[in-house]
Amino acid sequence: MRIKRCSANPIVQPGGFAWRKSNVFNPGVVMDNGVFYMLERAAGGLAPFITKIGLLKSHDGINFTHVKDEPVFTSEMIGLPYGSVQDPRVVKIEGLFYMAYAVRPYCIYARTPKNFNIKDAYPDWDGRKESNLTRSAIAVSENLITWKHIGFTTPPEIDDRDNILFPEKINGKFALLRRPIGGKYIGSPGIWISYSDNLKNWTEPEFVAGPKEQWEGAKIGGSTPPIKTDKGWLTLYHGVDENKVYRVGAMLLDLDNPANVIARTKLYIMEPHEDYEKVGLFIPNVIFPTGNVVSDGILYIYYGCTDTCIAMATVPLHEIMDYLMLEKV
Ligand code: BMA
Repeated sequence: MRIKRCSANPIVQPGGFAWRKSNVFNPGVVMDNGVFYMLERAAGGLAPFITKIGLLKSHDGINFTHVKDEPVFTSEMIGLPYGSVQDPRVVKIEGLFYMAYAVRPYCIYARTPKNFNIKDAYPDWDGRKESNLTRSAIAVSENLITWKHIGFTTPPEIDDRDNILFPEKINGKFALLRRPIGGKYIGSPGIWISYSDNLKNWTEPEFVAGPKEQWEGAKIGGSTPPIKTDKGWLTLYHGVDENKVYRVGAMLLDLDNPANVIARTKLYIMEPHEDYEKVGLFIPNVIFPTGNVVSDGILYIYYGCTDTCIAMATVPLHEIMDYLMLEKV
């Protein structure tokens, strides 16, 4: 199997508008009527690192242009004026676009300057780490431009990100991959699944998969919205090792009961290799897929690099499926 990086990488870079001046990364991508739409996570500066979501489109999956000069989604829109919205994963279900994303109520990140006065900047925050955990939520849109908040998928007392909706209902219910940490979720962080009738009330998470190999030893999390194949749901996931290197693996989940893992790559299928994947403005050695599209039998994989720019790679769908079928669990 050969996953080919696009020769135009990084295909989307920061710049142009003030709100995306320093970083663009971890994009959701969805195809509609033959057009690729990308929801980029973007920051205007490193400190504080406030991220918003912009919308771009492309006819070839490589050259993207902005649909709007302004972000289409921000944390202000859900009543969190000091927050950051992160890592959108987008699917279309029964004619509507759904975005599952992570959100942090107050922007405190690694590069926040030492003299940054939290009390002045965020007067309504008690300053406790526990009241600023990363949660996840879902928004819905008819046109990818105007988004309506549906609700949070996770409670405030746990860190739960990498929330990803399946692109269709399973046994009549919406299905969501997630990565709860804290509370009763002990052990190495992994991938879990919940179901819902209305996208607001979710079933207790059921375990899907945890770290196994050294390259994913610290934690794993879902990456891209599952793609339906005749053999199962194909989904990419990320694995983080003890040195905080982010790599990519693939899984095949049972069509009727996706908590059953049918196949899983023992070895990673992508790792940071190019300069733009190894060095950036924020964190080194990170490739973080969040979007994928199948067009003419080719799987397009969209991924953030070092939380700084966006790259793309392709592989024929049958090649990755043949490879995975050799790795049945
Ligand atoms: C993860 C997520 C991603 C980010 C990655 C590397 O935990 O928060 O948004 O790209 O770390 O910093």
